[in-house]
Amino acid sequence: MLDGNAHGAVALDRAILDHGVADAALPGLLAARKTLPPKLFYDAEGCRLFGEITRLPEYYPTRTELALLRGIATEAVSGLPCGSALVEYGASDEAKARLLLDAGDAGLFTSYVPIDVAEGALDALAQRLHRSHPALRVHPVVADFLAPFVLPRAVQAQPLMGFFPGSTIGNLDPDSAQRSLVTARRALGRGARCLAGVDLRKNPALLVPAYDDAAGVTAAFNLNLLRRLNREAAADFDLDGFAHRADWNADAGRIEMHLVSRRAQTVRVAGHRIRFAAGETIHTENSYKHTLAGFQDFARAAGWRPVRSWTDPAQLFSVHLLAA
Ligand code: AVJ
Repeated sequence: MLDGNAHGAVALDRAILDHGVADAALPGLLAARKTLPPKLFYDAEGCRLFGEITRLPEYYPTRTELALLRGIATEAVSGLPCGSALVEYGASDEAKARLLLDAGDAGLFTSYVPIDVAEGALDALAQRLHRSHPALRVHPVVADFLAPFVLPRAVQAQPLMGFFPGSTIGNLDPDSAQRSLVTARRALGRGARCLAGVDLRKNPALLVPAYDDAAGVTAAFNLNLLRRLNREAAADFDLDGFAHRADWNADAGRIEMHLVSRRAQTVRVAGHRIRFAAGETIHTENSYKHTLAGFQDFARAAGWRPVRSWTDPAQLFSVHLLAA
């Protein structure tokens, strides 16, 4: 490392990155009720598995939201000034943003700011958009949008539309979701608009299979967290020692994903020994489901004014237009 050769520099970078994964994982694994942060799902394999999830017959949110957006895109962007920028929070692919970018007159959106933790996905997305929309300025931001980050200077003076598709904020507990809506309102500034995709409460018989599909893709997505920790956080999880579980928590209004320890076992993670009782779980994700009125109240409490809400005919999913 000190001899300054190229290999040393690469190894040092790698070590810093790897340290980041352990830092993100350890607090939750050392807590009395074990958790892992959902942002760790999205390494390359996790992004691939999530893409597969969005095409599962049981996973209704992505296709329902896409169809909904297709129908309302023109209305949703009407009234925005020419030369606006679209700022997408949690932008692992641009399929939904494209519907908005293409909805208005040419020149409505001149910039697009996709924000995501998955750097590789952002690079690929920027390249695709560069080819299909050569006049669009794309400013990817690699960030966890919960942590404060600065909007690229180039777009700060433009009229801004925030975009929270895919019920990304559904991963956050209500307090953090509230805070991220407040943070977004402040970052986007006066006169900004925001479009949020929000999954709706429904019969658990439809909801649970969306997070526990017959083909086992969601199980693989959940277990991939452990594979990632083995590789990037010096862990030695036995993947056969844990099982995927999805529960509907009616009181909290959320789907919970857990990894259940199949037996008593001890696992090493970044130099720590972590004990699991048989049946003990790592809580890996929440996915909150709202009612229409519930989400509107929620947005109001964060200082946004609900302008209009849309749902699909079966009321599976909703899209909300908000004004700052
Ligand atoms: C990407 C957060 C919208 O909660 O539905 C899908 C993630 N987890 N299946 C969701 C997810 C398991 C997804 N979001």
